[in-house]
Amino acid sequence: MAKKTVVVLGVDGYLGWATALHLSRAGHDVVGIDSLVRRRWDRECGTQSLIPIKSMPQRVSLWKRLTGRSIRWRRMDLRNARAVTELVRDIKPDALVHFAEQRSAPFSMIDLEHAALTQVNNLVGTLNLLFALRDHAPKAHLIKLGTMGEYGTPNIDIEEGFITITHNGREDRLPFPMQPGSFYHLSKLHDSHNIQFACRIWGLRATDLHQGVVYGNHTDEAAMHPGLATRFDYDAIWGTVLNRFCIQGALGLPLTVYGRGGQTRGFLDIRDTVACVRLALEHPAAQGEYRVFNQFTEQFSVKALAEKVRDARAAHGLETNIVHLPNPRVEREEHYYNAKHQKLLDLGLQPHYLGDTLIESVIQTVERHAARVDPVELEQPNVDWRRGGTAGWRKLSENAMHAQAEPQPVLVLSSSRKRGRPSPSAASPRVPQRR
Ligand code: NAD
Ligand code: USQ
Repeated sequence: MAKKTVVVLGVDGYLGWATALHLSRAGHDVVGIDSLVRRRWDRECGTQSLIPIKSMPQRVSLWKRLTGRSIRWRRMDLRNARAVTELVRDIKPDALVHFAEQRSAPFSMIDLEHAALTQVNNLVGTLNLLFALRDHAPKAHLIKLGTMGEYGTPNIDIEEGFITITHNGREDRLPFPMQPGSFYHLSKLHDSHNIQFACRIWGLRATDLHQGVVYGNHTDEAAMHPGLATRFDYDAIWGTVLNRFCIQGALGLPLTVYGRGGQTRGFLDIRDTVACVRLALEHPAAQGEYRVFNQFTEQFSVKALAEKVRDARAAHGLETNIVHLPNPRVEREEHYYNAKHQKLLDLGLQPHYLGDTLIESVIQTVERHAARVDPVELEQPNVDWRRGGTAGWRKLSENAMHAQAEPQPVLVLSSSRKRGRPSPSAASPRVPQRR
């Protein structure tokens, strides 16, 4: 496979960093871009990665030392149109992998400010890229991380992006009807429309990866050295469901199923995320083509996932409680779900299916870093789809608004225990109660 120059946008994030390493190791020339805003959102939310992560300069120099390969790191905000234009004009990449968005559904549902921040950040960044590509690299392949949540949970099979419809005797292939479930998921759909439109009118080429929920933190490259670890979120804002259940299980805390737990989603191992992006990169869309790949490998209900974690622990004689909390989200809790995901398999994806070993390995990782866990984050959700952030959150939001000239996301203190993050030595008494 010919070496490509690839820009990875969002390189400091959970998936961006793991993907940059994977593409670099595969021999591609990687340029990594990030504004580091996620580190700021973490500080403002009082959250942190379970696994400590190094700074970008430290990570890329460690990668160079271990492998001899360079990742060219540049700090940049995608909302800055001029910087994006210069980047595309100077690098003239073969492809761009775009992870650089606000990606938490709860964060986007806190209040107007967070909904607007999410949509402005995500839509403006993507628009800046599209115009820069039109003007300076129209042949570059845009690989955009979308989400399975753009489809919602329709009572029919979900196709990969398009559906052929016959209506009043006429037939057409049309975008699949979409019903996203949060202002974040809506931002991804708006992006999809903008990208599809740009491909149609300017002849750009793009792959929209409608990705499911990702779990795990192990990739071959990130595992080469602790200093190459990618972030791992577990809190109520940024943590995704299976990662949360593994951490709750590891700490002997109840697994928090929201509502009845029949909510069904597509899931994939982070090793398959990096493999899928590479497949899309090495098999690009045609000029003018906008294509959608549904990027997940298995579908599970939330309840079934909780039971898997419970069973993995039971194999070691450990008891795990599953609690059904009132659902803070507005979503179907029992529904039909059958989403196609054939196109990446056709390109050669060899999935890593969810098994006890994965759950075990995540639980072991958690145990190593248990002192960094704030158990409050694992107990209750702190954003409600109907009412927004909790009362404590709103109060702090007002304080933050007064304190800062520009509206910013706010500190989240869901209880007094969050005020001072416990130092490792002052971890919660419940933390030691693990396997
Ligand atoms: P993340 O928050 O760990 O990483 C996102 C990175 O993008 C952060 O480092 C952040 O600083 C950067 N960023 C955000 N806005 C930026 C801007 N305006 N300019 C420059 N950098 C910016 O998120 P992640 O979990 O790695 O997700 C990456 C992408 O994959 C997102 O677009 C998300 O929607 C999509 N996705 C994630 C999952 C999942 O389960 N994590 C599932 C489906 C889709
Ligand atoms: N859930 C629980 N208990 C929890 C946390 C979540 O039952 O403690 C439930 C939620 O109610 C939801 C499901 O688990 O029904 C998934 O929630 P999630 O937080 O794991 O995932 P979601 O909010 O959908 O977002 C994540 C990523 C996002 C990505 C999306 C893929 O944060 O960036 O786009 O997964 S998808 O779900 O396919 O749209």
